[in-house]
Amino acid sequence: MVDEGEKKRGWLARLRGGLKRTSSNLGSGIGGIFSGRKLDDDALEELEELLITSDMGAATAAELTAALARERFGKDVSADDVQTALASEITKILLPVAQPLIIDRAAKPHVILVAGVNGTGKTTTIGKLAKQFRDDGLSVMLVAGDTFRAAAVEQLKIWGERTGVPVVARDGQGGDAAGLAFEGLERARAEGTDVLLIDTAGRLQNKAHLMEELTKIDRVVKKLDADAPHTRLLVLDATTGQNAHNQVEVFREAVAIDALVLTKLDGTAKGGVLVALARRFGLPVVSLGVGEGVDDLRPFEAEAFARALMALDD
Ligand SMILES: Nc1nc2c(ncn2[C@@H]2O[C@H](COP(=O)(O)OP(=O)(O)OP(=O)(O)O)[C@@H](O)[C@H]2O)c(=O)[nH]1
Ligand SMILES: [Mg+2]
Repeated sequence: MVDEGEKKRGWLARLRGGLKRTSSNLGSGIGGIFSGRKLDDDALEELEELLITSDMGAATAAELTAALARERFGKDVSADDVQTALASEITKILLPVAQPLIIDRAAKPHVILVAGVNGTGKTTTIGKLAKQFRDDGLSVMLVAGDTFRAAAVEQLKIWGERTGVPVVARDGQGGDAAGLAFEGLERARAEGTDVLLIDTAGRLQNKAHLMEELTKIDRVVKKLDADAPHTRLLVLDATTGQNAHNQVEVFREAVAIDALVLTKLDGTAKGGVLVALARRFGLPVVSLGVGEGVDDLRPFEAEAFARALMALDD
């Protein structure tokens, strides 16, 4: 039996490992700027530039350095002081968006529509979420709504087998995704399933028909349950950095995105994008992907993330 404390330390180590490329850039950069130096205008400017390189965005970088200047301007500061002060400011930005995905157990099913650009990690995230829900004792069903790509159904079925959950799918390509989602919801309702996760095709921003398909799925499930989808989840790939902003805007025009998942935080130097997204959109960030494995999806904890980003120990 792994106790909770051990599990938590395990996940923090993983998060820190995942964010290493971002945090070591920031950590060594801050170390370079603040060695035996007062917090003056030059130091603040260098710091602001450094923060921008982690994809935090110009506005966030300016806000963070301004906050630091308010408290420490003209004083001697160590790198550790700066990292600690920034981590605390970043925590303040992140706290309001660090919200777990709460399943409405009375909905039967709580419908989660999963959207996102091609390759961001939608299908993988669905597999990981299915595992978490099963571990929480919930029954789960998946809908292979990516009827575009031949291998997509197979990929979801593998996740279904791995996590022991049924997958509603049709053979062959080019089927009607909204029709399949409707069928999945009918079946989940009949079986009293707790959670229905709907996979969708990788949306291309310039393909209006793909956006229409997403809107159609969103509309069609309402015929059976006016509250569905209960959660419209947008999956973003952290390695795309600032592009993620554009994706949020485009998808929001198609459906009312309720929450975000940020994937591939392992091995990117652009982990700061999460701070920029939080500040700009204020959408809940329910989970973080820190690897390809089934257990590599973790709840988002503001302070742990901010400290890991700043290369600080817990
Ligand atoms: N390193 C890492 N890889 C990930 C993560 N999440 C997903 N991946 C990988 O990213 C690739 C694409 O993931 P998919 O789940 O197929 O992405 P998708 O959004 O469903 O892609 P399409 O169906 O083509 O739109 C796969 O190789 C995954 O293993 C993550 O958090 N970290
Ligand atoms: Mg997919």
